[in-house]
Amino acid sequence: GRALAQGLPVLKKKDKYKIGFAQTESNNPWRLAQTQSMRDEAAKRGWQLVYTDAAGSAAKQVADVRSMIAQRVDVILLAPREEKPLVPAVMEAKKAGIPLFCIDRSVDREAAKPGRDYIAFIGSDFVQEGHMAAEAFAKAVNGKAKIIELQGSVGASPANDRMKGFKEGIAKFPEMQIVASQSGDFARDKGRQVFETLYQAHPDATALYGHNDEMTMGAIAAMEAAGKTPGKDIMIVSIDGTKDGAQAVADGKIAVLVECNPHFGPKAFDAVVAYANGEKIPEWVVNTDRLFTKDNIASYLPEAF
Ligand code: GYE
Repeated sequence: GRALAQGLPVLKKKDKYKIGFAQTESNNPWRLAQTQSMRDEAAKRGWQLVYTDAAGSAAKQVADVRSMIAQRVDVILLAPREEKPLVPAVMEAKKAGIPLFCIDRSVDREAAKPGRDYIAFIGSDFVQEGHMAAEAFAKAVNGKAKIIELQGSVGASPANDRMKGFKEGIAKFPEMQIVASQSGDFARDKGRQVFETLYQAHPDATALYGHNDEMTMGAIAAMEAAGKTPGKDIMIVSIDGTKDGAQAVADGKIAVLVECNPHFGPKAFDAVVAYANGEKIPEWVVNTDRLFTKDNIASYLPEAF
């Protein structure tokens, strides 16, 4: 069949699979929602889920994948923390004959290719998220802003691509500039600390672009502590759609919110079944993300995670 011809591992048809999910960390609502979605889907289908949490360490995540290979799971779902360090884990799974899907983040595309070295990448188009964020935000600030950017974890595909997409998106607006850009590691408290430092160095900043809601919420705390009003003194664009993020849109603190949906369970498990059935899996199963502003946030709030 097709899988064999391409040198990808074959997955036997079974009623129930033993499926590994290698999570990257669990210190934020996005990760918790993603893990819950995997657990719910496994429970629904009666599949065994082998769950590991790399606790924010790419090295531990490589070890986690190795232990899944040693346990001979049927399939591995990997949410790779960083693009480069997880490449060896992907290649080892291939060598061991275990089909692997990259979930939500991808690995370095030059070194390990979906459709060749692993089955598929299932996740959002982060460059597109950056474009959407930039375009909608340009409207919200009338094409004029001095922006502080809080990047996600260094070396993570959503951090690299959200940076690229946003930069491309604001290029059309000569009066929109990024005055400072630094990683807040996708974490709330780090976001608060980094924003505080950057804002002290750039008190003329008028805007924040946060690569995720957790960092944005940290930055909002820092703004309020500095006596500034988010949504007035500092305009904000963020990504994810957590409960706190969505509420901040409703409260007028965040002007533009781009969705990034963490509920991967149904999609990922469906892809596994389709692969076992010999169906053609696209190399990239793209999640489409919605755009939220004050005008449409009310209908989203109940499903925020
Ligand atoms: O935006 C962030 C999470 O990889 C798409 O990682 C994901 C990102 C998400 O920790 O909140």
